[in-house]
Amino acid sequence: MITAAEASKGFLLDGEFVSAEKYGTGHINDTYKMSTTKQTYILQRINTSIFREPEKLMDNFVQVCKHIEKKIAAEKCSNPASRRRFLQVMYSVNGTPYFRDSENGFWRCYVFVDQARTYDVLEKSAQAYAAAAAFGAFQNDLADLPCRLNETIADFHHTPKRLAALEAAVKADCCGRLADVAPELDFIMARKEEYSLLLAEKDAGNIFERTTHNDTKLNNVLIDDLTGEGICVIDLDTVMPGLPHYDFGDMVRTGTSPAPEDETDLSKVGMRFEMFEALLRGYLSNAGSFLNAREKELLPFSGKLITLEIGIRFLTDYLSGDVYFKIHREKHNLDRCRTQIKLAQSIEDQFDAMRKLNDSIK
Ligand code: ADP
Ligand code: GN1
Ligand code: MG
Repeated sequence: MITAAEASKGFLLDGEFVSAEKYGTGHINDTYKMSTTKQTYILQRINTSIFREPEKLMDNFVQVCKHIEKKIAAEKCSNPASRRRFLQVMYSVNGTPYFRDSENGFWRCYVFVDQARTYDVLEKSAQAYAAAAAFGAFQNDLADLPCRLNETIADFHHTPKRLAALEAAVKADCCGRLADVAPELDFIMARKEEYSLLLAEKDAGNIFERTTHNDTKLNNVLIDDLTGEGICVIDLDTVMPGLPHYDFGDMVRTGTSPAPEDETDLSKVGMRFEMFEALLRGYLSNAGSFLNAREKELLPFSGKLITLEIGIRFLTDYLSGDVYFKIHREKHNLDRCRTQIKLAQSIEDQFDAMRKLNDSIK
C-alpha cells in the first residue's frame, strides 16, 4: 500500500514533507496529521469500498467549503483568522481536489486547524452548546446552496432499510454469532414501528429534506481551545440531502453520554439531561429560524431514533463479521451496539422531560 509520505507528493503543498502520523478515532477513513517545513495538514485515504464514487464526494466537499467560505467572507467581522472556520482543500499536481495513487488509493488533503480539538466524550455542557450551535449554523449556511448535492451513500439514514439489513444478517448468521445477541435483537425489534416515523412525516409533507451533514458525531466539530467555540465542522463525506433530525439525533447520541461509544461498563452509559438541554438550546440558536413547528417538535424523538439506528448498524456489522466499521478488539461492534441500546433506554426513560423542555423553548 502507498504510504502517506508517498501520497503527499501528489499534492501541491506549502513547504517540504517532514512527517505523517496516524491521527483521530474515525471508523471509516485513514487519517494522518502531516507536517511540512511550513504548514500542518490533514491527509486522508478515503475508504473507497464504502464511498464508491469518491470523485462525486469530493465534488460535494469542494462546493460546501466554497459556499461556507463565501458566507464567511461576506460577514463584517471576517478576518484572516476566519480561514479556520472552514476546510481549506489542497489541490493535487493534476489540478484535482484529490489524488489517486498508482495503486488506485484515493487521497485528499486540507489545512490542519490549529489550537482546536475534537472530543469523543464532551466534558461540559458549554461544549455541547457550542458544538450544536456550529452544526445548526452549518445547516443554516447550506440552506441556500444553489444545487442538490450527490448522494454519497444511498439511503444512509433510511432506518427501515437499516433494519432490513439487520434482518438479512440475522437470517444469514454467517459467523455463527447470533446466539450472542438475543437481548439486543429483542430490544431493537420491539421498537420496529418507530423506525419509519420520520419518513412518514416527510412523505406527508410535514417535515422537509435539506442539505445536512449526516454524521454529526460530536468529534466531527473542532472546538476552539481559546474561545470554546465550535470553530469548524469537519468530516464532510456524507453532506447530502437529509432531514435536519438526522443531525440533531446524532448529536444526542454522541454528546449526552459520559462514556465513550465502546464503553463495556454499561452502568456508565446514559443520557445526561443537562447535555441534552445544552445541545437543544445550541442547535436551536441557529436552526430555530428555519425549522417549522412539527420539525422542532420531533427533535427529542430524533435522538432516540438515531441512537437505535446506529445500534442496528453496529449489530449488523457484528453479525456480518465486522466488514464495515474499523474494530480494534474482539466483539468491538457488539460492545458499541450495547452502549447504543443502553443509551436508547435512558432516552426513553427521560423522554417526557425531554419533550417538555423542547416544548417550553420558543
Ligand atoms: P473520519 O471520517 O475517519 O472520522 P475525520 O475527517 O473526522 O475522519 O478526521 C478524523 C479526526 O482528525 C477528527 O476527529 C479530528 O480530530 C481530526 N481532524 C480532521 N480534520 C481536521 C482539521 N482540518 N484540523 C484539525 N484536526 C482535524
Ligand atoms: C462512522 O467516520 P466516522 O467515524 O465519523 C459512520 C457514521 C456512524 C459512526 C458511528 C460513513 O463515522 O455513520 O454514525 O461511524 N460513518 C459512515 O460512530 O458510515
Ligand atoms: Mg470523523
